[in-house]
Amino acid sequence: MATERTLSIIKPDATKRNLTGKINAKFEDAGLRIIAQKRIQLTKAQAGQFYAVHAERPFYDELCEFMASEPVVVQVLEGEGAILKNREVMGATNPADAAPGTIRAEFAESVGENSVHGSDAPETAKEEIAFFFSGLELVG
Ligand code: DAT
Ligand code: MG
Repeated sequence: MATERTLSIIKPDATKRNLTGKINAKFEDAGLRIIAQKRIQLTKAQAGQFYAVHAERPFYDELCEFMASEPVVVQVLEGEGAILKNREVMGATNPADAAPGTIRAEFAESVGENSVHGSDAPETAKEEIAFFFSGLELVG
């Protein structure tokens, strides 16, 4: 398996509860390296652009409001099979279905406020990293 990069977001419910360090420890314990990281406040329009693929879903407006409600920490994780590995560390979208020990099982509040985002495939990882970071900010 090749070394990959994936885009991660620590979402408002988690930054609000001061969980950034605990979540980062989960990534590092799984062998994922945090090679870029910044704390930013998204506008609702920026959140909408990032989640444009979900624009037709009934929860889209609520999702964009939530993502703009508090600062988020955007980061690039690097490692062997990082995209899938991060999805495993995150756990299922709905915390009720997330495996024990995963970030969402331990920290998520609901299916909507589920603490972390992670890219789901190589093409989306590339697009999502470029959405937040310039090449100069990625120090592998
Ligand atoms: P994931 O974040 O696991 O990739 P997704 O891409 O299907 O999940 O959805 C993106 C986000 O949208 C998800 O993290 C939280 C929100 N969401 C998804 N399904 C939802 C639902 N049924 N109700 C409310 N929010 C939902
Ligand atoms: Mg997704």
